[in-house]
Amino acid sequence: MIDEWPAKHKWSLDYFKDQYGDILVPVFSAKSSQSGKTYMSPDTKMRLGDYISAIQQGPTDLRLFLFNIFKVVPELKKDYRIHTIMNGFYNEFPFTFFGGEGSKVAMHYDIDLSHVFLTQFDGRKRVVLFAPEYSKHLYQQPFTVASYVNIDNPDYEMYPALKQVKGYDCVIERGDTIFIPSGYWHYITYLDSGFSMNQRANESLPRKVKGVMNIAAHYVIDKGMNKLMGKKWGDIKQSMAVSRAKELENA
Ligand SMILES: O=C(O)CCC(=O)C(=O)O
Repeated sequence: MIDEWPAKHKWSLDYFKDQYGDILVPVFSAKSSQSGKTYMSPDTKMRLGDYISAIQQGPTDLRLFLFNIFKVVPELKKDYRIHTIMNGFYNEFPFTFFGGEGSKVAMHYDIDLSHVFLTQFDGRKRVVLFAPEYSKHLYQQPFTVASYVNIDNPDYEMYPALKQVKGYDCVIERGDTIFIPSGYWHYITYLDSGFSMNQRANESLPRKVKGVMNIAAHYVIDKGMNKLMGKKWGDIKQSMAVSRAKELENA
C-alpha cells in the first residue's frame, strides 16, 4: 500500500525524535480508558523527543493516541499519499499512534464507523480483530465502543459468552498496512516500541449518520454520566452488558 510513499523509508522513531523532538504532545496512560473523571483525557504533555526516548528505554503504557501531527508539522504531508483503493477517504484526519513495548490498546471499534487502514512505521504490533456480530459476546460497554473483556487473560466465569467468539490474530511490521473494516473490534499490543498512522474512509451516508450518533451518545451521555456519577456509572454499565449477553450463553 505504501511503496510509493517517501515515508516508507524515511519515517522512524529516531527520525521523528531528531526532526520534531521539540513539539509538545498529549500523552495518555492506561488510566485514561478507566471510568471516572479522567476518562479519555490525556494525562500530561511532553516534548515529542522526551516521549520517544522514554518509550525506547523499555516497557511503558504511555501512548500518543489519535494524534494529528500533520496539523503541527504540515511539511510531513509531503511524505505520504491518500490511498486510492476505495472512495470516501477523509484527507484531513490522518492520525498517528505511538507506544512503548507492552502498551495495549483496549478492545474497541472506531466510533465514527469508518474503515481504517493502519500502517506501521517502526516496531511490530499484534492486532486481534473480531467481527461486529460479536458485540454482545464481547460485552460491549453501553454508550461506548469499548468492551469489558480482556482477551490476554479471559475471565470466562464473568463473561461466558466470550467462549463463542472467533477472530483474526496477526502481526504488522514496518511497511505493512492492515485493513480494519467498519465496526470491527480491534485489540492491539505493541510488541516493540513503535508507531503507525491510519487513514480512514467512509463511503456510505447512512453509516456516516450512525457514526455521528455514536459520537453524540459517547460524548454527551457517557462522558456526562462519568462526570456526574463516577464509578457508580461504570457499575451500572457493566451490569447492562452482562444482561445483554445472558441470552447468548446457552446458544
Ligand atoms: O495502533 C494504535 O495504537 C491504535 C490504532 C487504532 O485503534 C485505530 O487505528 O483505530
